[in-house]
Formats: sequence, structure tokens, C-alpha cells
Amino acid sequence: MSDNAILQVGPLAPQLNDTLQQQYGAVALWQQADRAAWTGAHGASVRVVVTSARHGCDAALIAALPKLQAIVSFGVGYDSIDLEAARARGIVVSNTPDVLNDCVADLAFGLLLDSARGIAHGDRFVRAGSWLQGAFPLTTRVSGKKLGILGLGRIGEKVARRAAGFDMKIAYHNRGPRAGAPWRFEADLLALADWADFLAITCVGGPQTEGLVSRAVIEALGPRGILVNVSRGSVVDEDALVEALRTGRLGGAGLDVFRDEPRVPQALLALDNVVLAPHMASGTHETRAAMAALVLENLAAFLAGGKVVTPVA
Ligand code: 8YV
Repeated sequence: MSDNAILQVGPLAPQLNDTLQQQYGAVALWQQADRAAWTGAHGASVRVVVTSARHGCDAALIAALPKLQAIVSFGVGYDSIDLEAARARGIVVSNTPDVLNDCVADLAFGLLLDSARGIAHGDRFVRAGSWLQGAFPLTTRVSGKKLGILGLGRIGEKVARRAAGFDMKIAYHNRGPRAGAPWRFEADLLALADWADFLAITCVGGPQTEGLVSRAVIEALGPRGILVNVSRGSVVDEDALVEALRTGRLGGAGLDVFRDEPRVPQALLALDNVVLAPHMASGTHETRAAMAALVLENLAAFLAGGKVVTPVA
């Protein structure tokens, strides 16, 4: 392996950073004073990029690395990686699917419970001493309600299974019905939102889902409806969402993802009908360790045999 053969785009978990640097001699791109100057001088020696859903790998970086053969990413989402540019050059791309399904679904359900039952709001209420002045307002029942799932993939299915434990009625919208799925397929997202009490977004990000949850979908969910998003901020018309939450045209929301992370629309900070989370759905010790292990497995497999374990389809 030549010097600079592995390039790490941004910081990952400290232990993973250490392994990549010490065991694989990975170069930390984010620590270079001038990124373009570094790729200009050393780009031709890079064979593998290690990145994450957050740090990505765009067409410009791919173009600056003429010998690049693999992009190994930490995270299941790959909307920040230019797959077309990678495919055009025969570059293999891997992600970390499955190992995070449970934790992401857990958080989706947590956000749903919190948005409906006002757990974080109740916590603020107690801390502020407001309980001494009177009772907390009534909240929304979750058990037995209708849950719409946008994107019944591996994570969406885990959300559905949790919902079944709450005796919920479940329907989903995908590009087409998913073979073997026991839940009702709804071809029209607007109809799904209209039917559902709650809509959970678990689809992929990127151009094919950009703005799918439009103003019309948000308004179909309605003043008593709750939107939960653990996918990508890009799936939702965020301006319409903020306005609907502010004016009561949407009942509530639980959001782990935003369009311009870590910046959250200022208007949301003052609202009690939204629960805000800092893109933390996969962020447990257990899941992040499993994701890191899968990154290293993909890297080792590629270096040993030119194939990754979990390629992006
Ligand atoms: C990660 C994610 O937290 O897997 C994904 O696609 O969005 C999250 O699990 C994060 O993006 C990793 O950088």
C-alpha cells in the first residue's frame, strides 16, 4: 500500500479515528490546512476514502482522486455520496446497513411518544415550577392509533413492529408494495397522511425523496396529526412544516433531522408542539460500535480482496 492510500474525510468516533490512523495510516483530510492543496499534491495516491453519512464524498472530491477504488462510509444513508460519479468510475461504495435499525426505530418511537404525550414538555413544565400553579394540559393517546410509514425499508419495518406492540393500525407508502409485508400499502402519500394520526418518515434521503412531504401532505396530516422524521431533513418542505407547527395546521412533530444541520429553524425553538433531537437516532454506544466495526470490516475486505461486505446496491 502506498503512502496516503487511505483518506479519511472527517472525524468519526475517537477509537475508529485511532484505528484508521494507526493501523491503516489513514490521512485526516479535515486536519489539512488546505484541503484542495492536499488533494492536488497527494490525490493520486488515494485508493480508499473513509467517510460518513455526515461528511459525505462529493463529485469534486472523487474527481480529485484519480486512483480512487472504494468509498467506505459510516452510516446507512448515502445521499451525501455522489453515487453517480462513483459508479461512472467503477468505484465501490459501502455503507453500514442493518446494525442501526433497532436504535433508529427506537428513537422514532421515542419521538412519537414524546410528541404525543409531551414528555420533554412535561419535563420543562416541572423544572420551571409550573406544576405548582396548575395541572399539565391533556395530551394525545398513542396506543391504538393509525400510523403511516413513509418508506417501509429495514428501519420502517422495525418502526411498524414497535407500533404493533402499541396495537396501532399500520399502513405504508413506498414506490411500490413491499413483497411479504403484512401491512397495508397506500400508493398515494397524500391519502396516507389524510388517513393517519401519525406519519413516520423512514425513507432514504437524496433527490428521489426531496420535498416528498409537501405542504399538502403536512396539511393532510392535520391539526391533530404528528410527523416524526428520522430520515433526512430534505424529505420535508421544512418552511411549510415550521409554518404548520406555528399556526396549528399540524398538531406536532418529533424531528431528529433538519435541512441544514446542526442549524435548526429558529422558529421551532420556541414551540412546545415539536420535540427536537440532534440527529442522534443511531447514537448509542452499542450501535455506533457496531457501525464502526462494519466500517473496518468493509475496509479490510476491500484491501484484502477488492470487495466490500455491505455494498450500496
Ligand atoms: C449517523 C445517519 O448518525 O446512518 C445514517 O445515515 O444519518 C446516522 O446514522 C450519521 O449520519 C453518521 O455520520
